[in-house]
Amino acid sequence: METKHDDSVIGRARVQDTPELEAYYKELENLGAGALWTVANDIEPWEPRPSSIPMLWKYDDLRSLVIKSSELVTPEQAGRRVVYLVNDKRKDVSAAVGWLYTGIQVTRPGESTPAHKHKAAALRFIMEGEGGYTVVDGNRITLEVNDFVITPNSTWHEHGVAEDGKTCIWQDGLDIPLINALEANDYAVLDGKQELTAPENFSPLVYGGVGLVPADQEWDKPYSPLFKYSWKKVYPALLEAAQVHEGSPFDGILMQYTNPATGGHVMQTMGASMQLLRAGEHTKAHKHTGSFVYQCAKGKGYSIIGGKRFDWKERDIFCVPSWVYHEHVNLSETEDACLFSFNDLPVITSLGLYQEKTHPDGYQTVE
Ligand code: 1HN
Repeated sequence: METKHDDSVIGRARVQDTPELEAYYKELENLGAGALWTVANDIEPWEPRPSSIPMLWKYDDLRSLVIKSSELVTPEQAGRRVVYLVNDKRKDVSAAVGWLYTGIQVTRPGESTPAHKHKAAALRFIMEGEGGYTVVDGNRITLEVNDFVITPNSTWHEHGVAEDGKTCIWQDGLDIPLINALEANDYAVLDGKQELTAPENFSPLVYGGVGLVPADQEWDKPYSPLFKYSWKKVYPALLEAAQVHEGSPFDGILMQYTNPATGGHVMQTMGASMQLLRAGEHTKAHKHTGSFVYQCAKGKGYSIIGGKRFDWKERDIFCVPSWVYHEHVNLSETEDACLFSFNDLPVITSLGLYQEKTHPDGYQTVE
């Protein structure tokens, strides 16, 4: 069936203002009411309408300011010593894109953060350092560069770096703008440190096998029992897949981090992926609903997002708003490139809001 995107058609609001109508609108306004047809076309876009813009945050520009924060304030003073990345069009809700927040957190050797929990879910992607750890619901988990860890909704969490470690920097991702928009967030601080309830690295050692989950352990929580996805296992898995799998024309070898107990997303509100772009690969352009924050984990290249070119290399962070065309290019002719990303797809798909469109010309023209 043909659809028309034209505000002059029957079915769209097209009422001309008259003095009588204006007086009528005023009367409604005084009663806390309004005539739907004055706003209908605005609140019913023909297609998904992002308010965020594509943005790139260069790590070379930000790194020294992130380090500087560790000279200016302590984790105890700051609660979380983080430089957050904010979309030019989402400053009002502290979002990097859509309803997703991201920031860069620094922790020095011997430091640790206060333990706390909140209804917002969090995840982390490790950028640099040694000896970092996180404690999630009594599970202490050691962290290495390019590891991905989750802190699900309402789990107690705290982080730190061993005395003999090296300053750790990681990217935090949270659904905090979404949970605040839903007016459902909360926050609690623990008096002291969490009590450890399992041996170190219990979750990754027990649940991080090749699709193996322990037959004797019941897991009924709505998030993954695997709290850490090690780069040491993730990268070889991508290379193996790339030997035999063409991958997606839009994303190359795109692998989703999954809950090993269900095969579903790692958490209820946020999903995450690692993708590999082969040497020289230039993916085709498409757009879809869902907001995405990327970090380049390996290599260098660029993405064209909404007709604009954004060059990235290791540790750079960028975003793709909902319903904006994007395509990715690996600029190396010899090395692969890897992009970590997290998104709000669990929300989008579970509410039946996912849609996708391929670019009519295959690729975008750069503005
Ligand atoms: C949070 O709990 C952490 O635990 C980092 O490291 C960043 C940003 C907003 C709200 C909670 C953390 C956060 C956060």
